[in-house]
Amino acid sequence: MSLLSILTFPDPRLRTKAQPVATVDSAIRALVDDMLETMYEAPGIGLAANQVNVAKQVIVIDVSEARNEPQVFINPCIEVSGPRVETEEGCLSVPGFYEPVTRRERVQVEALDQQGKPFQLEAEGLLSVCIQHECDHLQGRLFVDHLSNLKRTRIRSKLSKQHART
Ligand code: GNR
Ligand code: NI
Repeated sequence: MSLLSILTFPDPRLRTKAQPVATVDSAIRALVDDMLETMYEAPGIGLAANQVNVAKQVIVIDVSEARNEPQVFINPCIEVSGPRVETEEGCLSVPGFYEPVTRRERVQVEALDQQGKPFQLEAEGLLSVCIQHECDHLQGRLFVDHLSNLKRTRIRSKLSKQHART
């Protein structure tokens, strides 16, 4: 297992669309293990492969209090439903910024697990928000894209300056 480095907005590589995984083989399982280790260490409640510069449709999530319920979604397909709800979101690729984002309350997911086995899941609450946030990443979208141009520009300029100093 190894820690992966997380790309930071406005890195253009975060805009790369992830491609479907053809076969869930040992290399993909190793990627999942590294992503879980990286997510727990960060710490975060989710991580998408494009955040660690791998353009594959792989997501890991753990929204449990005890941080011991990892969930893996490979090639996820989602359908959103229900009313719009606003949640304060953050992102490991947008460190230090938390802003309200409006999304749909429920999500139905079809995906493959770490063994390559198909499964379905219905979620609401934080898990639903996190799944929608991670599926945005796989499309090259970030939570800042849901904010006003003014807010996004301010965040971009602050993070660019920070990056220039490190
Ligand atoms: O750790 C994270 N917290 C979070 C809080 C509210 C809504 C979404 C998230 S996901 C984020 C980790 C991350 O950046 N995943 O892509
Ligand atoms: Ni994120």
